[in-house]
Amino acid sequence: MKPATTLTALCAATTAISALQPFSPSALCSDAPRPNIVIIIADDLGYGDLGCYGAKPRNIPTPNIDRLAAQSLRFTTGYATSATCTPSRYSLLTGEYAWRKKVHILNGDAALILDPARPTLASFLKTAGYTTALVGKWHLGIGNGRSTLDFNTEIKPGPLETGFDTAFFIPATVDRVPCVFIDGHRVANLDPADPIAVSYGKKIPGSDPLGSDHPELLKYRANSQHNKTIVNGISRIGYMSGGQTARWVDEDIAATLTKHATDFIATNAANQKPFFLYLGTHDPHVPRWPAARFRGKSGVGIRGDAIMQFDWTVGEVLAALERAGVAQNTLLIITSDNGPILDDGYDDGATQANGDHKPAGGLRGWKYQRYEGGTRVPLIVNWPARITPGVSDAMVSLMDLYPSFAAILNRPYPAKAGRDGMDVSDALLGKTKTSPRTSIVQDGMGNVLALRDGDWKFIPANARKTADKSKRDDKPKNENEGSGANTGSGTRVAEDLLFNLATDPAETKNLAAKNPQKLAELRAKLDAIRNTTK
Ligand SMILES: [Ca+2]
Repeated sequence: MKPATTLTALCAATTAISALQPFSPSALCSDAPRPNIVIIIADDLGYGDLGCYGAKPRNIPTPNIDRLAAQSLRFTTGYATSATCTPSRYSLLTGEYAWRKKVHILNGDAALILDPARPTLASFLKTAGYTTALVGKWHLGIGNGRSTLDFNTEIKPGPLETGFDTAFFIPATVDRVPCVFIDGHRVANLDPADPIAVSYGKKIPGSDPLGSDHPELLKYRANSQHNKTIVNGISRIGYMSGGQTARWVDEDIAATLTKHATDFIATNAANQKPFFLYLGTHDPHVPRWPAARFRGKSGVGIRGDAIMQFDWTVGEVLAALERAGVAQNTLLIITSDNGPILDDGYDDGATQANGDHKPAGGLRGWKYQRYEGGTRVPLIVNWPARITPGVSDAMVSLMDLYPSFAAILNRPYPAKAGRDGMDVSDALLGKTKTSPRTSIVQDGMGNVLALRDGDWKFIPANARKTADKSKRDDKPKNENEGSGANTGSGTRVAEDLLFNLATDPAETKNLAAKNPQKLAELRAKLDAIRNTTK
Protein backbone atom coordinates (compact mmCIF):
# COMPACT_ATOMS: atom_id res chain seq x y z
CA MET A 1 0.00 0.00 0.00
CA LYS A 2 1.29 3.47 -0.93
CA PRO A 3 1.44 6.03 1.83
CA ALA A 4 -1.75 8.06 1.89
CA THR A 5 -1.06 11.67 1.09
CA THR A 6 -4.46 13.29 1.35
CA LEU A 7 -7.19 13.05 3.92
CA THR A 8 -9.44 11.31 1.41
CA ALA A 9 -6.76 8.81 0.55
CA LEU A 10 -6.02 8.43 4.22
CA CYS A 11 -9.63 7.64 5.00
CA ALA A 12 -9.79 5.18 2.14
CA ALA A 13 -6.63 3.57 3.42
CA THR A 14 -7.81 3.43 6.99
CA THR A 15 -11.17 2.08 5.91
CA ALA A 16 -9.33 -0.72 4.14
CA ILE A 17 -7.24 -1.29 7.22
CA SER A 18 -10.27 -1.22 9.46
CA ALA A 19 -11.79 -4.08 7.51
CA LEU A 20 -9.13 -6.15 9.22
CA GLN A 21 -9.74 -4.62 12.59
CA PRO A 22 -12.50 -3.64 14.95
CA PHE A 23 -11.73 0.11 14.67
CA SER A 24 -14.63 2.18 13.47
CA PRO A 25 -13.84 3.79 10.08
CA SER A 26 -15.86 6.86 11.00
CA ALA A 27 -13.84 7.32 14.15
CA LEU A 28 -10.63 6.96 12.17
CA CYS A 29 -11.73 9.39 9.46
CA SER A 30 -12.86 12.01 11.92
CA ASP A 31 -9.25 12.21 13.00
CA ALA A 32 -5.90 10.97 11.80
CA PRO A 33 -5.37 7.20 11.79
CA ARG A 34 -4.45 5.79 15.14
CA PRO A 35 -2.06 2.89 14.73
CA ASN A 36 -1.21 0.71 17.66
CA ILE A 37 2.26 1.73 18.82
CA VAL A 38 4.86 -0.71 20.13
CA ILE A 39 8.34 0.39 21.18
CA ILE A 40 10.79 -2.39 21.97
CA ILE A 41 13.83 -0.80 23.55
CA ALA A 42 16.83 -3.03 24.17
CA ASP A 43 19.33 -2.24 26.89
CA ASP A 44 22.91 -1.54 25.75
CA LEU A 45 22.39 -3.01 22.28
CA GLY A 46 25.01 -1.50 19.98
CA TYR A 47 24.83 -0.07 16.49
CA GLY A 48 26.56 -3.15 15.06
CA ASP A 49 24.92 -5.87 17.16
CA LEU A 50 22.19 -6.93 14.70
CA GLY A 51 22.58 -8.73 11.40
CA CYS A 52 20.79 -5.93 9.55
CA TYR A 53 23.41 -3.54 10.93
CA GLY A 54 26.38 -5.69 9.99
CA ALA A 55 26.72 -8.40 12.65
CA LYS A 56 27.84 -11.67 11.09
CA PRO A 57 25.42 -14.59 11.50
CA ARG A 58 28.27 -16.78 12.71
CA ASN A 59 28.80 -14.26 15.53
CA ILE A 60 25.23 -13.32 16.41
CA PRO A 61 22.29 -14.59 14.35
CA THR A 62 19.29 -12.26 14.59
CA PRO A 63 16.88 -13.72 12.01
CA ASN A 64 13.66 -12.28 13.42
CA ILE A 65 14.90 -8.71 13.52
CA ASP A 66 16.65 -9.02 10.15
CA ARG A 67 13.43 -10.25 8.56
CA LEU A 68 11.51 -7.40 10.16
CA ALA A 69 14.13 -4.87 9.05
CA ALA A 70 13.73 -5.99 5.44
CA GLN A 71 10.06 -5.04 5.71
CA SER A 72 10.75 -1.78 7.56
CA LEU A 73 12.47 1.54 7.32
CA ARG A 74 15.90 1.04 8.85
CA PHE A 75 17.71 4.15 10.05
CA THR A 76 21.48 4.58 9.83
CA THR A 77 21.49 7.81 11.83
CA GLY A 78 19.18 7.16 14.74
CA TYR A 79 20.28 8.39 18.15
CA ALA A 80 19.48 7.86 21.77
CA THR A 81 20.03 11.17 23.52
CA SER A 82 22.38 9.76 26.12
CA ALA A 83 25.02 7.10 26.47
CA THR A 84 23.45 5.72 29.65
CA CYS A 85 20.09 4.19 30.54
CA THR A 86 18.18 6.58 32.78
CA PRO A 87 18.86 9.81 30.85
CA SER A 88 18.10 8.14 27.53
CA ARG A 89 14.76 6.77 28.71
CA TYR A 90 13.90 10.09 30.36
CA SER A 91 14.33 11.85 27.00
CA LEU A 92 12.29 9.28 25.08
CA LEU A 93 9.32 9.68 27.41
CA THR A 94 9.55 13.46 27.88
CA GLY A 95 10.88 14.91 24.61
CA GLU A 96 13.52 16.75 26.61
CA TYR A 97 17.29 16.47 26.89
CA ALA A 98 17.91 14.73 30.20
CA TRP A 99 21.00 16.81 30.98
CA ARG A 100 18.76 19.86 31.36
CA LYS A 101 17.57 18.23 34.57
CA LYS A 102 20.96 16.70 35.44
CA VAL A 103 19.47 13.22 35.11
CA HIS A 104 21.91 10.44 35.99
CA ILE A 105 21.83 6.66 36.43
CA LEU A 106 19.45 5.78 39.27
CA ASN A 107 19.65 3.13 41.97
CA GLY A 108 16.75 0.78 42.63
CA ASP A 109 15.38 2.82 45.54
CA ALA A 110 15.58 6.21 43.81
CA ALA A 111 12.58 8.53 43.63
CA LEU A 112 10.60 9.11 40.44
CA ILE A 113 12.34 11.69 38.26
CA LEU A 114 9.42 12.29 35.89
CA ASP A 115 7.14 15.13 36.87
CA PRO A 116 3.56 13.74 36.92
CA ALA A 117 2.33 17.26 36.12
CA ARG A 118 4.10 17.18 32.73
CA PRO A 119 2.53 14.93 30.08
CA THR A 120 4.81 12.05 29.09
CA LEU A 121 4.64 10.17 25.82
CA ALA A 122 2.53 7.57 27.64
CA SER A 123 0.10 10.04 29.19
CA PHE A 124 -0.18 11.88 25.87
CA LEU A 125 -1.16 8.65 24.13
CA LYS A 126 -3.54 7.79 26.94
CA THR A 127 -5.25 11.14 26.42
CA ALA A 128 -5.37 10.35 22.70
CA GLY A 129 -7.45 7.28 23.51
CA TYR A 130 -4.77 4.61 23.79
CA THR A 131 -4.55 1.79 26.29
CA THR A 132 -0.99 2.11 27.56
CA ALA A 133 1.32 -0.49 29.09
CA LEU A 134 4.85 -0.62 30.42
CA VAL A 135 6.51 -4.02 30.42
CA GLY A 136 10.13 -4.44 31.51
CA LYS A 137 12.84 -2.00 32.36
CA TRP A 138 11.74 1.31 33.88
CA HIS A 139 14.79 2.90 35.57
CA LEU A 140 13.14 6.29 36.05
CA GLY A 141 12.61 6.00 39.79
CA ILE A 142 9.60 5.26 41.97
CA GLY A 143 8.16 6.96 45.03
CA ASN A 144 8.14 10.61 46.02
CA GLY A 145 11.57 10.70 47.63
CA ARG A 146 10.21 12.23 50.83
CA SER A 147 10.66 9.01 52.77
CA THR A 148 12.67 5.84 52.35
CA LEU A 149 11.05 3.61 49.79
CA ASP A 150 9.24 0.67 51.42
CA PHE A 151 8.90 -2.18 48.94
CA ASN A 152 6.36 -3.92 51.18
CA THR A 153 3.68 -1.28 50.74
CA GLU A 154 2.12 0.61 47.83
CA ILE A 155 4.94 2.11 45.78
CA LYS A 156 4.04 5.36 44.07
CA PRO A 157 4.23 7.59 42.19
CA GLY A 158 5.68 5.62 39.30
CA PRO A 159 4.64 4.49 35.82
CA LEU A 160 0.92 4.47 36.69
CA GLU A 161 1.12 8.13 37.68
CA THR A 162 2.98 9.10 34.50
CA GLY A 163 0.71 7.71 31.83
CA PHE A 164 0.68 3.92 31.92
CA ASP A 165 -2.60 2.08 32.52
CA THR A 166 -0.66 -1.00 33.55
CA ALA A 167 2.96 -1.62 34.42
CA PHE A 168 4.86 -4.82 35.05
CA PHE A 169 8.39 -3.68 35.50
CA ILE A 170 11.99 -3.95 36.64
CA PRO A 171 12.42 -0.92 38.90
CA ALA A 172 16.01 -0.08 37.86
CA THR A 173 18.43 -2.58 36.34
CA VAL A 174 18.92 -6.29 36.83
CA ASP A 175 22.35 -5.64 38.34
CA ARG A 176 20.71 -3.57 41.09
CA VAL A 177 18.59 -4.57 44.08
CA PRO A 178 15.73 -5.15 44.69
CA CYS A 179 15.72 -8.15 42.32
CA VAL A 180 11.96 -8.20 41.91
CA PHE A 181 9.28 -7.21 39.43
CA ILE A 182 6.76 -4.56 40.37
CA ASP A 183 3.18 -5.01 39.18
CA GLY A 184 1.41 -1.68 39.32
CA HIS A 185 2.04 -0.36 42.81
CA ARG A 186 3.14 -3.61 44.45
CA VAL A 187 6.04 -6.01 44.29
CA ALA A 188 4.80 -9.05 42.37
CA ASN A 189 4.54 -12.37 44.25
CA LEU A 190 5.68 -10.90 47.57
CA ASP A 191 5.00 -12.92 50.71
CA PRO A 192 4.10 -10.39 53.45
CA ALA A 193 5.70 -12.74 55.98
CA ASP A 194 9.06 -12.25 54.26
CA PRO A 195 9.38 -8.47 53.83
CA ILE A 196 11.98 -6.89 51.58
CA ALA A 197 14.69 -4.57 52.86
CA VAL A 198 16.93 -2.65 50.47
CA SER A 199 20.04 -0.56 51.06
CA TYR A 200 22.59 1.10 48.85
CA GLY A 201 24.59 2.21 51.87
CA LYS A 202 25.25 -0.16 54.71
CA LYS A 203 24.92 -3.91 54.64
CA ILE A 204 21.57 -5.12 55.92
CA PRO A 205 21.77 -7.49 58.89
CA GLY A 206 20.48 -10.87 57.82
CA SER A 207 20.89 -10.17 54.12
CA ASP A 208 21.94 -12.93 51.79
CA PRO A 209 25.65 -13.69 51.29
CA LEU A 210 27.70 -11.09 49.47
CA GLY A 211 29.70 -11.71 46.34
CA SER A 212 32.72 -10.08 47.97
CA ASP A 213 32.67 -12.68 50.77
CA HIS A 214 31.49 -15.76 48.88
CA PRO A 215 32.87 -15.90 45.35
CA GLU A 216 32.35 -19.67 45.43
CA LEU A 217 28.58 -19.08 45.24
CA LEU A 218 28.81 -17.05 42.04
CA LYS A 219 28.10 -17.92 38.42
CA TYR A 220 30.86 -15.42 37.67
CA ARG A 221 32.81 -12.85 39.62
CA ALA A 222 32.07 -9.15 39.67
CA ASN A 223 33.92 -5.92 40.35
CA SER A 224 33.66 -4.05 43.64
CA GLN A 225 30.58 -2.13 42.54
CA HIS A 226 28.68 -5.29 41.63
CA ASN A 227 29.82 -7.66 44.39
CA LYS A 228 27.15 -7.09 47.04
CA THR A 229 24.06 -9.25 47.70
CA ILE A 230 23.98 -12.53 45.78
CA VAL A 231 20.67 -13.37 44.13
CA ASN A 232 20.43 -16.48 41.96
CA GLY A 233 24.20 -16.93 41.99
CA ILE A 234 24.88 -13.38 40.73
CA SER A 235 26.08 -10.58 42.99
CA ARG A 236 24.41 -7.19 42.54
CA ILE A 237 24.86 -3.50 43.25
CA GLY A 238 23.39 -2.87 46.70
CA TYR A 239 22.07 -4.97 49.56
CA MET A 240 18.73 -6.68 49.98
CA SER A 241 17.08 -9.17 52.27
CA GLY A 242 13.73 -10.96 52.19
CA GLY A 243 11.26 -11.22 49.33
CA GLN A 244 12.43 -14.73 48.42
CA THR A 245 9.22 -15.65 46.57
CA ALA A 246 9.28 -12.38 44.63
CA ARG A 247 12.85 -12.62 43.36
CA TRP A 248 13.31 -12.96 39.67
CA VAL A 249 15.27 -15.79 38.12
CA ASP A 250 17.67 -14.31 35.59
CA GLU A 251 17.25 -17.01 32.97
CA ASP A 252 13.46 -16.52 33.03
CA ILE A 253 13.35 -12.72 32.80
CA ALA A 254 13.07 -12.49 29.00
CA ALA A 255 10.34 -15.13 28.88
CA THR A 256 8.41 -13.44 31.69
CA LEU A 257 8.54 -10.01 30.07
CA THR A 258 7.76 -11.41 26.62
CA LYS A 259 4.71 -13.24 28.01
CA HIS A 260 3.40 -10.04 29.60
CA ALA A 261 3.94 -8.17 26.34
CA THR A 262 2.25 -10.74 24.11
CA ASP A 263 -0.63 -11.18 26.58
CA PHE A 264 -1.17 -7.41 26.52
CA ILE A 265 -1.29 -7.48 22.71
CA ALA A 266 -3.70 -10.42 22.63
CA THR A 267 -5.98 -8.83 25.22
CA ASN A 268 -6.07 -5.39 23.65
CA ALA A 269 -6.09 -6.23 19.95
CA ALA A 270 -9.82 -6.87 20.01
CA ASN A 271 -10.61 -3.61 21.80
CA GLN A 272 -11.98 -0.54 20.09
CA LYS A 273 -9.11 1.48 21.51
CA PRO A 274 -5.63 1.36 19.99
CA PHE A 275 -2.81 0.34 22.31
CA PHE A 276 0.65 1.56 23.22
CA LEU A 277 3.16 -0.97 24.49
CA TYR A 278 6.55 0.14 25.81
CA LEU A 279 8.64 -3.00 26.19
CA GLY A 280 12.03 -2.47 27.81
CA THR A 281 14.06 -5.65 27.64
CA HIS A 282 16.87 -6.47 30.02
CA ASP A 283 18.95 -7.94 27.20
CA PRO A 284 21.83 -7.55 26.55
CA HIS A 285 22.61 -5.51 29.71
CA VAL A 286 24.63 -7.12 32.49
CA PRO A 287 24.32 -9.43 34.33
CA ARG A 288 23.89 -11.68 31.32
CA TRP A 289 22.36 -15.05 32.03
CA PRO A 290 19.88 -15.85 29.27
CA ALA A 291 17.67 -18.95 29.17
CA ALA A 292 19.50 -22.26 28.80
CA ARG A 293 18.36 -22.62 25.20
CA PHE A 294 20.37 -19.52 24.25
CA ARG A 295 23.48 -20.02 26.40
CA GLY A 296 26.46 -21.06 24.31
CA LYS A 297 24.55 -20.60 21.05
CA SER A 298 26.13 -17.44 19.64
CA GLY A 299 29.66 -17.29 18.31
CA VAL A 300 30.73 -14.53 20.69
CA GLY A 301 29.89 -15.78 24.16
CA ILE A 302 27.18 -14.83 26.58
CA ARG A 303 26.60 -11.28 25.36
CA GLY A 304 25.80 -12.64 21.90
CA ASP A 305 23.56 -15.25 23.51
CA ALA A 306 21.65 -12.45 25.23
CA ILE A 307 21.24 -10.65 21.89
CA MET A 308 19.87 -13.87 20.40
CA GLN A 309 17.38 -13.89 23.25
CA PHE A 310 16.46 -10.29 22.42
CA ASP A 311 15.88 -11.38 18.82
CA TRP A 312 13.61 -14.14 20.10
CA THR A 313 11.60 -11.59 22.10
CA VAL A 314 11.11 -9.44 18.99
CA GLY A 315 10.01 -12.53 17.07
CA GLU A 316 7.45 -13.40 19.74
CA VAL A 317 6.03 -9.88 19.75
CA LEU A 318 5.79 -9.93 15.95
CA ALA A 319 4.03 -13.27 16.04
CA ALA A 320 1.59 -11.94 18.66
CA LEU A 321 0.77 -8.92 16.49
CA GLU A 322 0.20 -11.15 13.48
CA ARG A 323 -1.88 -13.68 15.43
CA ALA A 324 -4.07 -10.85 16.68
CA GLY A 325 -4.49 -9.48 13.16
CA VAL A 326 -3.09 -6.06 14.03
CA ALA A 327 0.39 -6.15 12.52
CA GLN A 328 -0.67 -4.10 9.46
CA ASN A 329 -1.74 -1.13 11.50
CA THR A 330 0.86 -1.26 14.25
CA LEU A 331 3.72 1.20 14.30
CA LEU A 332 6.51 -0.96 15.68
CA ILE A 333 9.87 0.47 16.66
CA ILE A 334 12.95 -1.55 17.59
CA THR A 335 15.80 0.38 19.16
CA SER A 336 18.24 0.61 22.07
CA ASP A 337 18.74 3.06 24.93
CA ASN A 338 22.47 3.52 24.39
CA GLY A 339 25.56 1.98 22.88
CA PRO A 340 27.15 -1.36 23.68
CA ILE A 341 29.66 -2.46 26.28
CA LEU A 342 31.49 -5.74 26.77
CA ASP A 343 32.79 -5.58 30.34
CA ASP A 344 30.28 -3.77 32.50
CA GLY A 345 31.27 -5.11 35.89
CA TYR A 346 31.04 -8.89 35.60
CA ASP A 347 33.63 -11.44 34.51
CA ASP A 348 31.18 -13.12 32.16
CA GLY A 349 33.70 -13.72 29.39
CA ALA A 350 32.09 -11.31 26.92
CA THR A 351 35.35 -9.49 26.20
CA GLN A 352 37.37 -12.65 25.68
CA ALA A 353 34.73 -14.23 23.43
CA ASN A 354 34.03 -11.17 21.31
CA GLY A 355 36.35 -12.18 18.45
CA ASP A 356 35.90 -10.02 15.35
CA HIS A 357 32.42 -8.85 16.28
CA LYS A 358 32.00 -5.06 16.26
CA PRO A 359 29.29 -4.17 18.80
CA ALA A 360 29.31 -0.52 17.76
CA GLY A 361 29.56 -1.42 14.07
CA GLY A 362 32.91 0.28 13.63
CA LEU A 363 31.86 3.50 15.32
CA ARG A 364 34.19 4.78 17.98
CA GLY A 365 33.33 4.43 21.63
CA TRP A 366 30.99 2.64 23.95
CA LYS A 367 28.19 3.08 26.41
CA TYR A 368 28.96 6.04 28.73
CA GLN A 369 30.87 7.94 26.03
CA ARG A 370 30.21 10.88 23.74
CA TYR A 371 31.70 9.22 20.71
CA GLU A 372 29.22 7.97 18.12
CA GLY A 373 29.23 4.44 19.52
CA GLY A 374 27.77 5.76 22.78
CA THR A 375 24.52 7.08 21.40
CA ARG A 376 24.01 6.02 17.78
CA VAL A 377 21.74 3.00 17.96
CA PRO A 378 19.79 0.60 15.78
CA LEU A 379 16.42 2.08 14.82
CA ILE A 380 13.92 0.03 12.85
CA VAL A 381 10.49 1.49 12.12
CA ASN A 382 7.75 -0.79 10.83
CA TRP A 383 4.18 0.08 9.90
CA PRO A 384 3.11 -2.11 6.99
CA ALA A 385 0.02 -0.02 6.23
CA ARG A 386 2.00 3.18 5.81
CA ILE A 387 5.75 2.66 5.52
CA THR A 388 7.57 1.52 2.43
CA PRO A 389 10.57 -0.63 3.39
CA GLY A 390 14.02 0.81 2.85
CA VAL A 391 17.01 2.43 4.49
CA SER A 392 17.02 6.04 5.64
CA ASP A 393 19.99 8.24 6.49
CA ALA A 394 17.76 10.90 8.04
CA MET A 395 18.95 12.02 11.47
CA VAL A 396 16.40 11.26 14.15
CA SER A 397 16.52 11.05 17.92
CA LEU A 398 14.47 8.84 20.17
CA MET A 399 13.21 12.00 21.89
CA ASP A 400 11.67 12.97 18.53
CA LEU A 401 9.23 10.06 18.74
CA TYR A 402 6.90 11.89 21.13
CA PRO A 403 6.34 15.03 18.99
CA SER A 404 6.35 12.87 15.85
CA PHE A 405 3.58 10.66 17.21
CA ALA A 406 1.63 13.82 18.02
CA ALA A 407 1.99 14.86 14.37
CA ILE A 408 1.02 11.42 13.07
CA LEU A 409 -2.08 11.44 15.27
CA ASN A 410 -2.78 15.04 14.28
CA ARG A 411 -3.03 16.11 17.90
CA PRO A 412 -1.32 19.12 19.46
CA TYR A 413 1.95 18.40 21.21
CA PRO A 414 1.34 19.20 24.89
CA ALA A 415 2.52 22.64 25.96
CA LYS A 416 4.22 21.31 29.07
CA ALA A 417 6.05 18.47 27.27
CA GLY A 418 9.77 18.71 26.53
CA ARG A 419 10.80 21.18 23.84
CA ASP A 420 13.95 19.46 22.57
CA GLY A 421 12.25 16.75 20.53
CA MET A 422 11.26 17.59 16.95
CA ASP A 423 8.52 16.43 14.64
CA VAL A 424 10.44 14.13 12.31
CA SER A 425 7.32 12.17 11.32
CA ASP A 426 7.89 12.58 7.58
CA ALA A 427 11.34 11.04 7.95
CA LEU A 428 10.06 8.30 10.27
CA LEU A 429 7.37 7.33 7.78
CA GLY A 430 9.78 7.50 4.86
CA LYS A 431 8.00 10.40 3.15
CA THR A 432 11.28 12.29 3.08
CA LYS A 433 14.88 11.15 3.00
CA THR A 434 16.00 14.11 5.05
CA SER A 435 15.05 15.22 8.51
CA PRO A 436 14.31 18.61 10.01
CA ARG A 437 16.80 17.53 12.67
CA THR A 438 20.29 18.48 11.56
CA SER A 439 22.02 18.52 14.93
CA ILE A 440 21.90 16.61 18.16
CA VAL A 441 23.56 16.95 21.55
CA GLN A 442 25.16 13.72 22.76
CA ASP A 443 25.22 13.15 26.50
CA GLY A 444 27.93 11.01 28.06
CA MET A 445 28.01 9.74 31.63
CA GLY A 446 28.10 12.62 34.07
CA ASN A 447 26.23 14.90 31.65
CA VAL A 448 29.35 15.64 29.61
CA LEU A 449 28.13 16.88 26.25
CA ALA A 450 29.09 16.73 22.58
CA LEU A 451 27.41 18.09 19.49
CA ARG A 452 26.80 16.52 16.13
CA ASP A 453 25.91 19.20 13.60
CA GLY A 454 25.46 18.01 10.04
CA ASP A 455 28.55 16.00 9.22
CA TRP A 456 30.57 17.63 11.98
CA LYS A 457 31.12 16.36 15.46
CA PHE A 458 32.48 18.42 18.36
CA ILE A 459 33.58 16.98 21.69
CA PRO A 460 34.75 19.71 24.05
CA ALA A 461 37.70 19.03 26.33
CA ASN A 462 36.72 18.34 29.90
CA ALA A 463 40.02 17.20 31.38
CA ARG A 464 43.39 18.76 31.95
CA LYS A 465 45.97 17.72 29.45
CA THR A 466 48.29 15.45 31.33
CA ALA A 467 51.31 13.32 30.73
CA ASP A 468 49.50 10.47 32.49
CA LYS A 469 48.25 8.50 29.49
CA SER A 470 45.80 6.56 31.62
CA LYS A 471 43.91 9.80 32.12
CA ARG A 472 43.87 10.77 28.49
CA ASP A 473 41.30 9.85 25.95
CA ASP A 474 42.12 12.03 22.99
CA LYS A 475 43.87 9.32 21.00
CA PRO A 476 42.16 6.87 18.66
CA LYS A 477 41.32 3.67 20.42
CA ASN A 478 40.81 0.18 19.20
CA GLU A 479 37.40 -1.42 19.42
CA ASN A 480 37.86 -2.92 22.87
CA GLU A 481 39.54 -0.08 24.70
CA GLY A 482 37.35 1.96 26.94
CA SER A 483 35.01 -0.92 27.60
CA GLY A 484 35.40 -0.43 31.31
CA ALA A 485 33.02 -1.25 34.09
CA ASN A 486 30.85 1.70 35.10
CA THR A 487 33.96 3.82 35.36
CA GLY A 488 32.91 6.31 32.80
CA SER A 489 36.19 5.63 31.06
CA GLY A 490 36.50 7.47 27.82
CA THR A 491 34.29 10.33 28.97
CA ARG A 492 37.33 12.50 29.72
CA VAL A 493 38.88 14.29 26.82
CA ALA A 494 42.00 16.39 27.23
CA GLU A 495 41.71 18.33 23.97
CA ASP A 496 38.82 19.68 21.99
CA LEU A 497 37.95 17.14 19.34
CA LEU A 498 36.49 17.92 15.94
CA PHE A 499 35.64 15.21 13.45
CA ASN A 500 34.05 15.13 10.04
CA LEU A 501 31.80 12.10 10.10
CA ALA A 502 31.30 12.14 6.32
CA THR A 503 34.95 11.35 5.71
CA ASP A 504 35.84 9.91 9.11
CA PRO A 505 32.86 8.10 10.62
CA ALA A 506 35.09 6.35 13.17
CA GLU A 507 36.22 9.69 14.67
CA THR A 508 39.93 9.05 14.26
CA LYS A 509 41.23 12.36 12.82
CA ASN A 510 41.00 15.37 15.08
CA LEU A 511 40.50 18.39 12.81
CA ALA A 512 40.26 20.94 15.62
CA ALA A 513 43.63 22.56 14.98
CA LYS A 514 43.00 22.82 11.23
CA ASN A 515 39.49 24.20 11.53
CA PRO A 516 39.39 26.78 14.33
CA GLN A 517 36.40 28.51 12.72
CA LYS A 518 34.29 25.35 12.59
CA LEU A 519 35.37 24.55 16.13
CA ALA A 520 34.25 27.98 17.34
CA GLU A 521 30.99 27.69 15.42
CA LEU A 522 30.10 24.35 17.01
CA ARG A 523 31.18 25.48 20.45
CA ALA A 524 28.87 28.47 20.17
CA LYS A 525 26.07 26.28 18.93
CA LEU A 526 26.45 23.78 21.76
CA ASP A 527 26.60 26.61 24.30
CA ALA A 528 23.46 28.14 22.81
CA ILE A 529 21.54 24.86 23.09
CA ARG A 530 22.89 24.27 26.58
CA ASN A 531 21.97 27.74 27.76
CA THR A 532 18.53 27.85 26.21
CA THR A 533 15.87 27.62 28.87
CA LYS A 534 13.33 25.14 27.63
CA1 LIG B 1 21.29 0.99 28.77
